[in-house]
Amino acid sequence: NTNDQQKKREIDHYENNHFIDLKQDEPIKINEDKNELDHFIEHNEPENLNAEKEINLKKDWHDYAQIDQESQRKGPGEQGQGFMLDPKDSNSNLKRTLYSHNGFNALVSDKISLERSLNDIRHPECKKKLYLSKLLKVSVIIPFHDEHLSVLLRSVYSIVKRTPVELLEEIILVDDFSKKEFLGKQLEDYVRENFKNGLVKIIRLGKREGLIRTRMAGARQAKGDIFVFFDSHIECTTNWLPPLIEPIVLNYTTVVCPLIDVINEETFAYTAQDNGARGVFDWDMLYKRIPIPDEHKRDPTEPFESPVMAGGLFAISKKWFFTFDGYDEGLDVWGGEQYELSFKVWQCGGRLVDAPCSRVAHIYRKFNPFGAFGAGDYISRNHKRVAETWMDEYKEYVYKRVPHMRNVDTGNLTKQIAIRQSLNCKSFKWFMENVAPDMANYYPPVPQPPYANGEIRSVDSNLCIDGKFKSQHSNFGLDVCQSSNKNIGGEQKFELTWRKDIRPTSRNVCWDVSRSDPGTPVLLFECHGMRGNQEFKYNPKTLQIFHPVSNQCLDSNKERKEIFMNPCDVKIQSQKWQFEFTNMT
Ligand code: UD2
Ligand code: MN
Repeated sequence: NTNDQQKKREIDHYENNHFIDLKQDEPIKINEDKNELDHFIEHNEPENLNAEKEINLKKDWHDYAQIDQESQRKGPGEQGQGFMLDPKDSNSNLKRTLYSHNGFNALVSDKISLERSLNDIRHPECKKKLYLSKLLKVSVIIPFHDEHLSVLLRSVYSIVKRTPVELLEEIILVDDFSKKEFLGKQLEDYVRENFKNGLVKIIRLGKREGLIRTRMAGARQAKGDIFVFFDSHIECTTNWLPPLIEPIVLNYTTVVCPLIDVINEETFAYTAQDNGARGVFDWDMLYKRIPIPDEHKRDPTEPFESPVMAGGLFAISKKWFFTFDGYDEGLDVWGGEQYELSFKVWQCGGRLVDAPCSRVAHIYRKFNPFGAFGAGDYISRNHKRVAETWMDEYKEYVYKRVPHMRNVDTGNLTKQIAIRQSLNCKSFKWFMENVAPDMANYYPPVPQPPYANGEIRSVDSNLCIDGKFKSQHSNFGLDVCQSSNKNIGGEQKFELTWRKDIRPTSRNVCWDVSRSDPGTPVLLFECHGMRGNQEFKYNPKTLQIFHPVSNQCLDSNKERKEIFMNPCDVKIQSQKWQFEFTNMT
């Protein structure tokens, strides 16, 4: 109807004209001096040992003037705070439409300065770290498709403002055939007027290529010795670059990822995801994170090895990237390239590390607002290309888990297989045993049976634990057992999985206990598979369900039909539980 059309026109108008008043502090100066160091240091080559000594001088790369200036800033979103729209905006059609176009609260972004300040959440030791005083120049490559303007520009500003000028060769924005009008000529004009001397370049693709070929288009034109790849919705934090590239200057086959923090998709508040974890995958080919072994023994400022990168944010030397011809350009649209690059880097003789003093924040969308432009089941195809090229006999575990992949046509893999052969890359077995030996503890290739499952019956009351299909963050309790009364329509089948968490059989929620005081309720949370709060042990002799982190046992109150945690005591009947099936002894 005409009312709707009118609204749509208003929103189009807004989207096409929503350039924001910028508070730009100073014109950006570009240092034209050529970087004197144009070779990477290669540890194993004796002739380079002197070169290493010469540049083995470290310095403090912090820009204290910038830090000081930022600390003074006040206003919406400043210091990394979240911003709440007022009720009028928050209930507006504009907000809803922008949300549905982007998968995040784009109207909030428009209320926040493009040059907003962030809170410094690095480990305190990072603030004292020195890095090589001679580093190499980077080209930052950002693919984008229909990115929200203020989000894209804030990404660029955060790089420009928080990167030492002598290390920034260029920022290349590669437009994967966006349709939003404001990303066209208006963006070009903006960039020309606000970033001097061609520091920020825009490359346009003539058709939608997907993020992998879009990154490659940027890489082919990039001039820096080191490439930094970013998504188009990020914010770099203080001193992010030196820790990210120093390991590459020391060894050009090392690939480095920052810690990826979170920009809240509703409020744009900046928070930590965690303090680091190793990246792996499960056998459905979903990216996963597992704890760093011996975490407490680690120097919190030093890079640690990670088997698989998240995908979007990393630095790699141009030399190493083109040694294997970059990405497999047969990968379409989105997905799989993080495995392709990670496996290739490790198996062909490089290393992948996360640098915990380099933190870059990313907006995780709530949903994907973009279509696949008729590319079909591109994720299965991409994963199969990677599995066929790099995973050897281990690919069978993936096909067992995702049987329809067997019938997916990968297209031609000749070039990828030739690259693997010509670089004499190691086997996937080597990768699993040497790079990711801890992965099978969390994601074993062959599914493991649960320790115990079925009804969990209280010996004290003869009642059963019932999840009642409750939503996340809710607690639950006891009810009449289904096996005694078929009319109880509850959720009484649970599994004590091999991961040592307890979950209703048909849902991906887990029992979660987050405090250690007596009486703490058990809540349902999304299963994280990382033990911690969600780890339980069943003792088939004492019939106790034990929670190691809080050092308490599951207890119950039959009158109130409640369950909760209490200090363990084998004499207490209300702490005794009988699983319907168990093969534990
Ligand atoms: C993650 C990665 C992402 C990529 C993806 C798997 C992080 C933080 N993000 O998903 O970088 O590795 O996993 O492939 O690690 N884009 C295009 N053309 C397209 C689709 C996307 O240019 O057809 C751009 C998009 O604008 C963005 C980037 O590619 O800058 C990544 O896309 P995403 O943000 O949707 O991926 P994300 O973060 O969900
Ligand atoms: Mn992203």
